[in-house]
Amino acid sequence: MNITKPFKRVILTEFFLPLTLLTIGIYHGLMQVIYRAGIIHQNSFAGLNYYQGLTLHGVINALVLTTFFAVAFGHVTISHYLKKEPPRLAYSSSLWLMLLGTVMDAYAMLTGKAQALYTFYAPLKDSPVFYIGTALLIIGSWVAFFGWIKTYIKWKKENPDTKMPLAILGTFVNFTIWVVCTVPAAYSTLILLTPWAAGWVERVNVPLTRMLFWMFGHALVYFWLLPAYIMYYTILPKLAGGKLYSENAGRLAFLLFLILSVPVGVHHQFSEPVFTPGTKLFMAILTFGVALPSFMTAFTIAASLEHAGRKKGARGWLGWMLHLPYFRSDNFLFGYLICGMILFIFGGLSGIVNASYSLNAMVHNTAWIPGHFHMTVAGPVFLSIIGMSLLLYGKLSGKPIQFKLLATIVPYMWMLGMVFFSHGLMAGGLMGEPRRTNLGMTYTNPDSPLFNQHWVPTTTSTLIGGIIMSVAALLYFISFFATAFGKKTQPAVLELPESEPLHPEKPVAILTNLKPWLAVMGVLILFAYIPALNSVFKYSVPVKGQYQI
Ligand code: HAS
Ligand code: CU
Repeated sequence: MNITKPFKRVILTEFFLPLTLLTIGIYHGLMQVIYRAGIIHQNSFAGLNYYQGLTLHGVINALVLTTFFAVAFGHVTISHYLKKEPPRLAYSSSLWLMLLGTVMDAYAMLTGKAQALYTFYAPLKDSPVFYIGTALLIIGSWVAFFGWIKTYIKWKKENPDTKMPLAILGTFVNFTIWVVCTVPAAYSTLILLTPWAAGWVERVNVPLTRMLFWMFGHALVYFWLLPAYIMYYTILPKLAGGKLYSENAGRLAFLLFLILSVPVGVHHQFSEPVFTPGTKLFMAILTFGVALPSFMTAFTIAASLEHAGRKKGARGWLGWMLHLPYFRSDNFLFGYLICGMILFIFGGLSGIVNASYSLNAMVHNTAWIPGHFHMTVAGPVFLSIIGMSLLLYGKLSGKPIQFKLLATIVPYMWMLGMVFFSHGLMAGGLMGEPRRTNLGMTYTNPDSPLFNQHWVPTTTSTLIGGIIMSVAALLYFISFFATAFGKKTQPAVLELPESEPLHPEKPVAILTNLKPWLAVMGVLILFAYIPALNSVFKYSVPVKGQYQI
């Protein structure tokens, strides 16, 4: 489809800007593994301290990049499937709000006024500039969604008998979860944290800000994941040369995410004393529930890939795995999606360990946790974001993709690095290695009370993995920026590869009506959070808190 210039410019900016910032985010990831392995102790060349670096790493990679991408990919998905552009006022003001928020966040982090990490709850205190900036970034993304709703209503009037396409359902589910879960985050940042950080009130209720953060923070991980799932269902089978095994399974998976993503946040707070065992048990059970749509996705996509492999002559149980288009530079996106999925098998399973209440006591706040989440957010999420950004940047700008061979190697190299990286973190975590701690001091000083010789091999494995991943990222940047600064030689087009269903079937009625699912979502949130809030107010009092040093 042809698109107007302003819309094209907005989408291209939404890819280009966060990927440019990502160079800073990735650099601070590399510095993390170097600090942890004790190669150097303090201060990267820009003079930023450990926590400033880690805050930049988390906020740029996990909040800015992911939000911009979800919006840009949403614009593309909506216009591709509905053959309409969203309203200009919505997509332009959304970009401006997100830009302003990002500039405010970057200013606060680079000047050291925000170094309380990407989990911005009390008692660590950031500058109000950071809290307001983050709220603007979020509100900007809402505005884009409101524009899509308008576009959809118009489309529905013109196509009353056509069901909502699967990719649109995925996008709408994702942004509905996002709007619901960001309300507690906005309340926490604007009503509780900003007045406290500005000095207008002296005290803040720490468990309340933590609970509100995790109401947002867990749903946030699915806001990162669902664009990747949209690609797995609606694009990957096509890239593999096959068809989607079951569209209804995809619809059900998205709807299960809708009802279960928010009421599980307390699984990040199993060690928080204020909650009752009943609240913790309820949210632990719902957490096992929210793993189900991912298990369904694993089986549905594996069946789709098997179908593709068999079409190409694969035999036996697992022969299909050898008949997939792994290293084709004209189909490089396949590598990004499949490597993400392979990593997610381990990321998902480690998540189930975390969710198991008694095992959580073993791994909470250890290096195991970043081991888990790099195989999720830096696995399927990150790889699908960068792969899709490159593909779409090329198509939308009309510029041919440069260094395609490098771009094809990137996901495999990233996955190899992740094997060393996450293994090091998880094994270290099981031996008590803490997360979010500058271990650098320990290794060059074995007399230090922090020194633990068992962590030397694990932090070294993490270092090796981190270096391999950084080289992969460098190769990606070469390809992306060479493309972005290249010459336009083809007409600009907005299009997505589309998988056909293997068994063309009518969507089951209950899977096409969002209303009952929204009602169940509301009920589960109330069941989970009314008792949780009750405990917070019963067992905690506001305290003064502190600036991060
Ligand atoms: Fe998690 C902590 C539980 C999924 C991210 N998680 C985190 C944190 C982050 C994060 C960032 O219950 C740390 C937050 C912080 O800073 O403190 N997580 C889970 C569970 C799941 C889960 C049960 N997490 C994610 C996803 C994330 C993410 C997705 C980002 C995108 N997580 C937890 C818990 C904690 C936690 C506790 C708190 C820990 C603590 O104590 O602090 C589930 O949703 C996972 C289900 C996934 C699966 C895998 C399905 C596999 C698929 C691939 C199939 C592959 C194929 C390819 C078909 C069941 C779909 C085959 C082809 C071949 C060729 C082989
Ligand atoms: Cu979670």
